[in-house]
Amino acid sequence: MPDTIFGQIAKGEVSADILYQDEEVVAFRDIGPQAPVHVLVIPRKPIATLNEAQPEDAELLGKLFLVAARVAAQEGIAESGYRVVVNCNAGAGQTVFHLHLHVLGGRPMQWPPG
Ligand code: DGP
Repeated sequence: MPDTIFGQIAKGEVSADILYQDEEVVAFRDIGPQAPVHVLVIPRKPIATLNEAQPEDAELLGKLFLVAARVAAQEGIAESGYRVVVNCNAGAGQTVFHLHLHVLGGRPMQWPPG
């Protein structure tokens, strides 16, 4: 899979406002925030969409959610509430084909999402 902008951020080739990183996961602020807190959590492994995730990625997928919760706490939105969103493919609004969790909070969220 060719490198996306997120792959380049994960490798440190493109700068981002990074809030958390370890050997498997990177979390950074979205460039076009849709809420007062809008953080993206990505695996360093270049999985294009959730459809491409494999059974051997199960632990990594779980870790993405744990990092999302950690970042939410760090950003002070854990108790007020936040939303975690994965857009899968173009019809759902995915524009960057490197799996990512959106962590959104700091304002009331509507349901259902658009
Ligand atoms: P999605 O539509 O689910 O594929 O979300 C992609 C998000 O990525 C979108 O909210 C904007 C954000 N984004 C795109 N390019 C960059 C970038 O270069 N840096 C950062 N920090 N965010 C980006």
